[in-house]
Amino acid sequence: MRGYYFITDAALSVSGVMNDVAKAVTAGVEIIQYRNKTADTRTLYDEAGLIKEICAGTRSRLIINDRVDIALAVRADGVHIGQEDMPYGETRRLLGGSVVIGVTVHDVGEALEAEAMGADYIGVSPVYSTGTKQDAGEPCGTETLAAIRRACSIPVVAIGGIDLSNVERVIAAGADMVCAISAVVAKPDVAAEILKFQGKFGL
Ligand code: TZP
Ligand code: MG
Repeated sequence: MRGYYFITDAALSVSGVMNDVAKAVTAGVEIIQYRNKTADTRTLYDEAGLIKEICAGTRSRLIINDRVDIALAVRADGVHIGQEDMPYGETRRLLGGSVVIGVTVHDVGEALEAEAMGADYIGVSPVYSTGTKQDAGEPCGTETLAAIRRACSIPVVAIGGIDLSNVERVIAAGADMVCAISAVVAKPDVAAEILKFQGKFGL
């Protein structure tokens, strides 16, 4: 896992979620996370299925945020859970061993716990302050990110307030992947913005 990690955001998108996803897949991103905090279950199911079709036959893998049931229903490649979501053990039991499970962590203790449980990657959140997720909590900064990097050997995804002005510091702190939502989907040319982030990884 390396490079830019794409997350959908219908509220911030200027081109529409499906257009954004198509652009991200064309740009070659490894992970497409479908995140939608407001839609009803049928809409989640339908949209996740559409994204699964867009990803089919490409290198992009579909990860569903929060909803283990939607991930199961559309046979997604993975699910991303936070500290308030379905517990890791139940999520693994329901999805099986081959599905990717990412876990959001805020400090070294949570990161070590997620790794010990068997998480495939951790999402360190929020690195910087962000207006995109109101309840993201206090920024942990690149020092905590670096400490988590040193403590864990699974891939580390950094998220929260990341843009082209600070992404080099985030990569230097050890992030394998970075997610930047507003810095990408709120721009008219999503593919061009993604490629700028990929370039920071030498991709
Ligand atoms: N989880 C932690 S921070 C965040 C999420 C979904 C939002 C990140 O958005 P932005 O616009 O890249 O700060
Ligand atoms: Mg969650």
